[in-house]
Amino acid sequence: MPTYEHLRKEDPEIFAALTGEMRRQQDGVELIASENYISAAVMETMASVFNNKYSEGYPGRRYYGGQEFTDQAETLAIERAKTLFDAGHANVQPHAGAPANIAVYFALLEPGDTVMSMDLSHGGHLSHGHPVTYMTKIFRFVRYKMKDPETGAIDYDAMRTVARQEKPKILLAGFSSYPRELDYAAMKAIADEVGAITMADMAHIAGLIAGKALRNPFADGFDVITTTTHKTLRGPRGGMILTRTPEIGQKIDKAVFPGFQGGPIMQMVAAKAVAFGEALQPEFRVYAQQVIRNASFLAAFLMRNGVKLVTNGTDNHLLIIDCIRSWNLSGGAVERVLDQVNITTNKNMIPDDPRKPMDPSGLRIGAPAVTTRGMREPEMEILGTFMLRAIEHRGDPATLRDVREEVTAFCRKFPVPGAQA
Ligand code: DSN
Repeated sequence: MPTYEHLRKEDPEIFAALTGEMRRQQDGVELIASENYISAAVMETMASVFNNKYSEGYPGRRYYGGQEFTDQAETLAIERAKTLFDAGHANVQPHAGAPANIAVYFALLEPGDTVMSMDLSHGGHLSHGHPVTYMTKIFRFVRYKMKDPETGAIDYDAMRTVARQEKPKILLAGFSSYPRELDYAAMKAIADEVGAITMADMAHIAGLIAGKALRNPFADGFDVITTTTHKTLRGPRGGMILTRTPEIGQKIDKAVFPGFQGGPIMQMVAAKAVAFGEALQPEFRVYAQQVIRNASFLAAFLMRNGVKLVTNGTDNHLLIIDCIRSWNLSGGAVERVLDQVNITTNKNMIPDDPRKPMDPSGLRIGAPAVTTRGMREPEMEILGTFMLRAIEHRGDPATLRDVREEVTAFCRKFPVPGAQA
């Protein structure tokens, strides 16, 4: 792990911010479903001299000299990603998930073409065509939804009807707050019927797919997969695009560079290779399965204690609490109570939420980070109990202080990699 001795001397203000963040991570419970902890090896690679190198182009086809080691690192990242996800082609240069999705739109669509994706309040993502994003000025986005938020079942009949009417060029499977599995085979059949390309944004569940705990959309014939690399996949902050079709791969490579991005961030590309190497190890499968077991155990514990969950449970790493129906509190109010006891979560929309996105009805929680820390089912029960106590005694500062102290003592038994200065 870095010792930060130079930073401590050269920039005490940033050193203070960094050590504050280390303490926050070590003394708190991270339940944000999209967050995780990287290993020491990934962290070392991120903080390395690969940062100093410009590498526009792809391995063997660069616009600058001096690329023998960047080529080596990027090729390893590509080959490991292909093995991990059973893909024929990988582009590991997208800076993040939204740029990966945008690059796919630019690669495969003409202005005015239609994408069909999941409604944001039903679990979709901003970069799947939310009206506030610039992509909606260029492409048309139409929506599909759950037919029953009590189970999470998607209305595939309605999806087919809308697809026949709207003729999407891309049918997009993917989500950032949907606790169930999608039926990729059903979506592929609908896409084939209307001549659409199938795209899965597996950012949230990439590590669970890599760890063979959830189904790989390629197994059902999907054309393109996008992902971030820092959520359940436990790598550096970044994005990636995979395909099994060589022509699509060529278009995607051109769209990422030079179409949309400039030079790749080579320390992140190298760190992706390290993380993919870790995800190829047998222990990662154990991790992926434990994430799902922890989420499902916590869901069952909360429901037994009267908490109302959207879809009444989970098949993956996350749960959405309906805070209005559970406590007559907004998601934001519950997020703030839990913040006071060092439990970090995020407010979230529920399906067709009548409230505003900055103060929605739900709260999203997820198990990837606590599982990396080594927590298992008994710890999920302890965490659930902390949460319920804090919410029940939200008006009582003394109890909140007690809970925070207990949470801190509990967290110190589970070290966060890299959070000790
Ligand atoms: N910010 C990520 C999430 O929390 O789901 C996705 O953008």
